[in-house]
Amino acid sequence: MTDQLTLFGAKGSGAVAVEAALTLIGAPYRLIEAYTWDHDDPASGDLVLAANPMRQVPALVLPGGEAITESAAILIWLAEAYPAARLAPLPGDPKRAQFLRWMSFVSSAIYSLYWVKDDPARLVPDPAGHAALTERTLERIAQCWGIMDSQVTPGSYILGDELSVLDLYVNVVSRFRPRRMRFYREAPKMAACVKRVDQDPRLAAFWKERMG
Ligand SMILES: N[C@@H](CCC(=O)N[C@@H](CS)C(=O)NCC(=O)O)C(=O)O
Repeated sequence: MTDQLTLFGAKGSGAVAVEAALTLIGAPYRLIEAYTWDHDDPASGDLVLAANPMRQVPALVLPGGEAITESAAILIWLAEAYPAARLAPLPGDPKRAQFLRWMSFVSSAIYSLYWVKDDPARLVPDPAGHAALTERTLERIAQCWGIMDSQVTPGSYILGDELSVLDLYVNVVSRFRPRRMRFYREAPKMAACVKRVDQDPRLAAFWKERMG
């Protein structure tokens, strides 16, 4: 047990959205890199099993030892636990419903598909089917970004004029395949928001270091 937060994460992963939130909050945390998708280094990925039997990052361990998994839950929890950082519309705020809607959407409709995309053999044993499965999964991801874009009314940020953990989440997941150029085509309204967050002076060096 430690007296600070411990994050199981990995460079280039969805856990970077959690790191970005912790950076904006200014909360100290210990980072344990667990490259869950690296088949050449299974020991690294296995580290996260201490906190998440799904063997996925992110997983956040609180000072008392309680583990929180699931990126959306962690981001929402952090925004509530550190309200002074103003990283989410809190209960009672008129923007709260759409905030929860899109946090869940990115997690369930989009991020969850990478379990298939990253290893098509998990669902289709025959390698002959892998290319088509990958292609259709990427198309579905692109379609979901387009649907989300058609439903949001951004200001400077996705929910309006205040940056929220939703912006951090979309910023990171939109870097995954089919990658940003496709995202910009499918989601022109959110494109401006993610670019603004890319250039946020509090995060620009961080993105370079953690997302490459
Ligand atoms: N539902 C999880 C998904 C997390 C996830 O897919 N993480 C990836 C890294 S970006 C991972 O650890 N993949 C390894 C695997 O699924 O086996 C969440 O939202 O946190």
